Formats: sequence, structure tokens, C-alpha cells
Amino acid sequence: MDDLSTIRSEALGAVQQAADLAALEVARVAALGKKGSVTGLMKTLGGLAPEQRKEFGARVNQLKGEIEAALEARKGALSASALSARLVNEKIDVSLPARPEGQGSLHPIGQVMDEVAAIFGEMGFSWADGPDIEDDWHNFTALNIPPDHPARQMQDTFYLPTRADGTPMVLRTHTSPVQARTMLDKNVQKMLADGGSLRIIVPGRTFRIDNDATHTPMFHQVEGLVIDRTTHMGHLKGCLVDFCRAFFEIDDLPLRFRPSYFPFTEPSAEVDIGCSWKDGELRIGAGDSWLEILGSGMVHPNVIANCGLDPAIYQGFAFGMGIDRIAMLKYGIPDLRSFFDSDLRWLRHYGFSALEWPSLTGGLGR
Ligand code: 2NL
Repeated sequence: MDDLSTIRSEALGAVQQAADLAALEVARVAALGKKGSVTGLMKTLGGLAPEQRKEFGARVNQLKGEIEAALEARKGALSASALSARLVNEKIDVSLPARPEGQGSLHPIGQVMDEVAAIFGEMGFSWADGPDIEDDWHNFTALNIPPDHPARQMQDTFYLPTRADGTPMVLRTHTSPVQARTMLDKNVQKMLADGGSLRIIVPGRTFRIDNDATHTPMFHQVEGLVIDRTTHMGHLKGCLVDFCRAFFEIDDLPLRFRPSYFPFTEPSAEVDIGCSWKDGELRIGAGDSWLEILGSGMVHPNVIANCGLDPAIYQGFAFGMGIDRIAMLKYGIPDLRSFFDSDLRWLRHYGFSALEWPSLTGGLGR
């Protein structure tokens, strides 16, 4: 029994004398920890006769409560004084300059995709996307490129292992399979049957076996597609003239439509913008030179039929351009390969603020 009062005064004394939270923890462990004095008393209970155990147990429990309350009180006092000590000792100099935070920047490819989307978005186009890995049907056959067509070799395609069902697979060589998938979509077909128009752009990665100063094996394209019952070549011209002038931010940018050939369009046209070269430097918007910027045409009736639509009812136009190329032209980036080097110094120079997204009213470039 004496034991109990000794333990009591020792434990409470240690709590009272604890000078900080660490010392208080030491006092807690000494009394209530696994090998603590009070815990030790608890362990003796099992060896006592029932009568004694009840009486002594109650006293030990009361002691435990008392010590816990003392610990809690001392903890409150110590915390309060620790805070007031900090308030006295620590001073914040609000006149110090803020520590600079590194700010990320957007890659020019992503920026240009967003600029293109802002312009076509204004004209009622939606952004569509699809898989990088395609089957040969969506990448070639649907687009009026038959199995033996030289385009399949010409395009230097990355062929992948054939699927279990025998389907040849490729890394898509253009984004057109996404347009094909969209036309094949039952909801889109219903929308068209109800008299609506399909207007999409498809920005994304594309792949061809090619690697030199002007080609990388992975590059970026944006294609566009309009399908309804009445869209004609005049709409194609108006749409692409407006796009080029908005993108290069030159209101009177001269454009030239040149007859061309693509298997998926008929008729087809390539579009050039006016430019001039002075002292080896390119100026877009004036002069007597032309620069090819995109390919376009009226969607071939075979493509419309392959995609599950009746070419006697539906028609429209399509176009495609290289994002890397138009980004280089607009922002004066000299080397295509620098897009893919992941050099942070380059990105800091050519990158864009993440907080100023492109809009026609806010200015596209910046
Ligand atoms: C270029 C030319 C072009 C298309 C892409 C297309 C897609 C479908 C149907 C018809 Cl689903 N056409 N796309 C049409 C004409 C030209 O791209 O020089 N691209 C870099």
C-alpha cells in the first residue's frame, strides 16, 4: 500500500517538473508505459485474493486517472507556453522578397493544338480523338486506300504484330481513322439522318518511318471533317481561308488553292500561303513566294460509303495539316527535332504560359 503512495508522488512529481513536451512524454512512459510503475501495479492484481483485488484495483485505477489528468493539464500548460515563447522569439519580416517559384510552361505543340481548336471551335467544330494503334482497315481501307495501293508502302508505316483474329495492326499514319470511326458511330449517323451536320477536328500523334532534318518518326497532325447534305467546295475554301488568317493573325494573308490528289478526296486541293524570303529569313503574309500549309478536298464518295453513309445523300470536305510544321512557321522555330528533345532551356524560350489559353478575342499567340 505504501508502494502506491510512493508511486503516486513520484509520478505526479515527474509530471509537474516536466520542462517540455519531451520530458512530459518521459514521465508518461515511466508511469503508464508498458514497463511503467502504475502498469506494474496492475500486473500484481492477478496474484491477489478476490476481496483485495477489488479494493486495490479500484485504487490503482483511480491513481491511473489522476496521473492521466495531470498529464493532460501539464501538456496544455506546456503547449501554451511553447506558443507564447515562439510568438516572442520568432519574428516575420514581411518586407523580405518572396522566394521565386519555378513556373512550368506549355509545349508549343500543345499550345498550337489549342490555338487550332479555338479557331475551329468558333466555327462549330468539336475536338475528336481516337487510338494511336489502329487496324489496317480504319487506317487504310476505309480511306479508299486498297490493299495493294502503293500508299501503304509509300507512307512507310510502322506495322505491329497482327492481332489474334488475323487483323494487321499499325501505328496510325494520319488521324483520318478517327474521322472514319466518327462517321461509323451510330449516334452520329442518327444525328445526320435528323438533318444535322458533322463538324470535327482531330488533333493528335501520327507515325511514319522517317527520320531526318524535316521528319520525325512521331509527329502531330490536325485533320478536319465536315459532313452533311449540302456542304460544298466553296465552304471548304471559306473555312480554310478564315482558319489560316486567324491562325497566323494576318487579316489579308494571301492564299492559293492548288489542284492536287489524295485517295480520300475528290477533287483535292493543296493550300499555300503567301510569303517572302529576305536575308534567309521567312516573312509570312506578303511577297511573291508560296508556302504549302495544308491538304484538303471533298470527301471521296467511296470513303463516305465505307463509313456507312449513303454518298447519294451525304457529302462534305476534309483537310489535314502538320502541327509541328505550322508551329515552326508561326513561332520561328528553326529545327523540327527540337520539339522532341525535352530540353528545359528550349522550352523556357519557346514555351507558353499555362495561364493564358488561346482565344480569338484574347489574342491567339502571346
Ligand atoms: C495533308 C493532307 C488531308 C484529309 C487529309 C480526310 C479524312 C477523311 C476523309 C477524307 Cl476521313 N479526307 N483527310 C483530306 C485531305 C488532305 O491531309 O497534307 N496532311 C498533312
